[in-house]
Amino acid sequence: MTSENKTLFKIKDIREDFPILDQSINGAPLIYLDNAASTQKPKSVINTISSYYENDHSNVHRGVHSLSVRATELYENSRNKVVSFINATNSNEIIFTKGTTDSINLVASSLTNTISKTDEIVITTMEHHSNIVPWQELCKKTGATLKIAPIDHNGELIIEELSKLLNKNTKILALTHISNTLGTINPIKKIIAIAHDFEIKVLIDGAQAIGHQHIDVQDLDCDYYAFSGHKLYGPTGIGVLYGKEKLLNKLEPYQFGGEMILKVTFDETTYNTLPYKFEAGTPNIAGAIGLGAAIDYLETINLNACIQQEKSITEYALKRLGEIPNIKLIGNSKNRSSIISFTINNIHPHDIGTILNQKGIALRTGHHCTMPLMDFYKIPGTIRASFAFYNTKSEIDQMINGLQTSYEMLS
Ligand code: 7TS
Repeated sequence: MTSENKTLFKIKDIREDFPILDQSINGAPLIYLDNAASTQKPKSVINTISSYYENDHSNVHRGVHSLSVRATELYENSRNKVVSFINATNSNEIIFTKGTTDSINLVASSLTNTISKTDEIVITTMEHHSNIVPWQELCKKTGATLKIAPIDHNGELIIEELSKLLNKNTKILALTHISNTLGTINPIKKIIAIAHDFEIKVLIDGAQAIGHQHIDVQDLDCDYYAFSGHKLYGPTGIGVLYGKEKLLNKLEPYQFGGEMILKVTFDETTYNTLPYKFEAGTPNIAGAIGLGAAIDYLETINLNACIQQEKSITEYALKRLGEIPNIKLIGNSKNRSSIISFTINNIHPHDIGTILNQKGIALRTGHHCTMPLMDFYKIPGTIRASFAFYNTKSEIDQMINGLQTSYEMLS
């Protein structure tokens, strides 16, 4: 941690920004270690949304009246905040969606008319269902083939094998930036460059990377980048699809009506320009404004400091987890994020999750919407702890105590 970050980052002050953390669950202080499922919201996000509804709400892009103009300004300001947060070229490249799943479905559905029987789509073994099923459906509709790039037992992609799957028939490579189950950080910049050698477009599922890494879509040179607001300390029901302007201009919309329309007659309809072409119907205005507030918050407290705090918590947790008898890490990538999955003996993950919940500790157990990955490891599920910058070493100690008790009770 640099000295600059040390002075910027006082964990006690930071925790006070998140009112939800200050409560008891089953008589014990809440320890929230399920940040990969959803992050908590700072007061500034909650207040921004409430103030929007109290003072500024109206529909956007609709009226000449002052409230509509104000709501539109707030909504479009948030889009501009996303532009600079991920270093997009301009606001035409930022489509507001419901979330990562919606963003991936948008691309997969909109590509339907451009995919044929001889085409191939490549994903990886470690994808979340949201980055598997939209492509499966696209293949079903078009007769294209879905290919799966393998991983090794540490949970790292085997890049040579992935490269062998790419050829002139591959239309899109869709992969996750960070695995929500293994915590693996994929070397996406390198993979994108390999795919581009074959002129293959690359979609990155950024659900677990946003807010935990600096994202620079121009530096990565990805064609599409999808993420959710709720994993970035913002509200649910809002997300982003970044796409290169040239590609989004060529892509057909797949939902129709509302702001995506330019002109309608009963004979013919013309569509609006970017980004509105993909925002059919009244959008989630408050959600977008809340997302903008979450970006402001992260910039105020300093994303570098957050990243450092998560790194140090993760290293500490990995060290202490080694003390639990018969623990097996699922995912042992060299380059990893603040997500740790494990199993203990043959104890069912849900049983451990239930005991931990009795002690106020929230973590996720199960397949984490990565069933094919569970099949690869031949396990029904894992226990998963996922950290955010507001977590502390003392919370990790509590988790370790809880795991030790669970082990003694269940072995
Ligand atoms: N992709 C990845 C890598 C994810 O981790 C998730 C959500 C999604 C896509 C879908 O995001 P959504 O906002 O559209 O739902 N992951 C998890 C998780 O790991 N536990 O709960 C949700």
